[in-house]
Amino acid sequence: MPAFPDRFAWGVATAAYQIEGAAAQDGRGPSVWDTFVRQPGKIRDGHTGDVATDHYHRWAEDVALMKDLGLDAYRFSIAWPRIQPAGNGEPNHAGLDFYDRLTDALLAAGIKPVPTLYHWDLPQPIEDAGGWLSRDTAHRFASYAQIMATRLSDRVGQWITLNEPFVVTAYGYALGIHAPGKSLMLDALPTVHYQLLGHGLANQALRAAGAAEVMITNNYSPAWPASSSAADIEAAAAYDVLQNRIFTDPILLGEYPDLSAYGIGEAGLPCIADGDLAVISAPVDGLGVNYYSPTRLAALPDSPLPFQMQPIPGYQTTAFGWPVIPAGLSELLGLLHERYGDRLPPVYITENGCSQDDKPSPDGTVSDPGRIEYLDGHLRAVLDAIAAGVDVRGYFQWTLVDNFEWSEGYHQRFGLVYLDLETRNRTPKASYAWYKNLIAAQHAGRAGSAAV
Ligand code: IFM
Repeated sequence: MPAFPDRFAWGVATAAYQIEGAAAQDGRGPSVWDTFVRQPGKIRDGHTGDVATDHYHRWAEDVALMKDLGLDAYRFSIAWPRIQPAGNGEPNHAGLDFYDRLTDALLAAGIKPVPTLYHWDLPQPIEDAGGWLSRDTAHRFASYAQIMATRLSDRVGQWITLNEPFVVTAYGYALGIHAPGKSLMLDALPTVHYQLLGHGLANQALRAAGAAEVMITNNYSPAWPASSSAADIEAAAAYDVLQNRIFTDPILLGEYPDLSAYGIGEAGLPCIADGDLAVISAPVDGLGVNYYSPTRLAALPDSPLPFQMQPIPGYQTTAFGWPVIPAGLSELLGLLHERYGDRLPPVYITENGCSQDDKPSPDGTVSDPGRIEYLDGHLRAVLDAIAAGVDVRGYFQWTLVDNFEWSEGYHQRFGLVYLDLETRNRTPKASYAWYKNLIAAQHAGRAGSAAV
């Protein structure tokens, strides 16, 4: 692998509900996911995150794995319901203490902690009060952000507000396949604005409490028309607005993209109040980019969502059935660079990885050549984008240990480390050794390193 820039951060990413378990321990309150997983038929085989990877108890083991990998940085999320079980008010000290211990252990291991404040586990009492359909949730989110930065900003510099707000709106509120399971279709659009407002208010609160850098993480996917017909090109453009622009234009450009494909006129979403866009568009220090694959779109006339997704033929697929297209990542980074120009802050790939049907062989080792090929290809795509002038500063592989993959339960294994679902024991896969060697070689090649 050719050399990445000297200060490039090598990391892995996780999320609280997917790894922590201990769902009812030390004062943690229920989140929308605790509620959702108990609804029959929502999660494959009725799996839950009650135990997950048991990271809440095994965090020291996980930090040791990360230290052994030689990581520069670790992106994890903080469980809001551990901090404010009722969704507001005084923090739960046991919750704060957990992230305090984790932060100290990471720093002692030479790993920079990069917390995400919200990776989908909304406290259930907030959902009961309207969730992301309510403006008040944005303000509650800012209060929670302030609590966290007050506690950790002496040791944590880089903060991420939201993870993939597109998924919350689309899967959680429009289609009902994620928590809180609402199927509101276009009536879910206020959740776009209130999440963005939550980001903006949290940006202010984090900085006021001492945070040095604030970012947001979005998931992006190049929108490929299924054909060269005008209708399919229009369908792809409509999808592009929803996945790639609606959560980015307001932050980087201070305005919403054209939403006419969704019946929204020039006056914009009725829930936008004076001054909101100024809050939302306050500067950020980085943009988190999650990439898994492009999306192929065909027109779908007479439907509130004017597109239908189609499989992309001609590529290998992951266990999830997602096509493996590394060039889509360089295309995406180029698109962001072109679209936002000087307003694009430094970019961090905050998630990228693949699920594979990994199984231990009789000798106990886990061979996952498909994952190695996937990561190798996507890292080379990042290098292509850097060579083309995109300022990419880090890469967080998704994910350290196989974990709870939302509606798929434990069926999709994305980890560098195999999780035994009976014992919760961890076995590093071949990709773990590959990533470790890659990081060591990149570190050794840095200007001023002993090996040069
Ligand atoms: O596991 C998820 C993660 O929580 C958000 N981004 C995509 C990953 C893989 O589906």
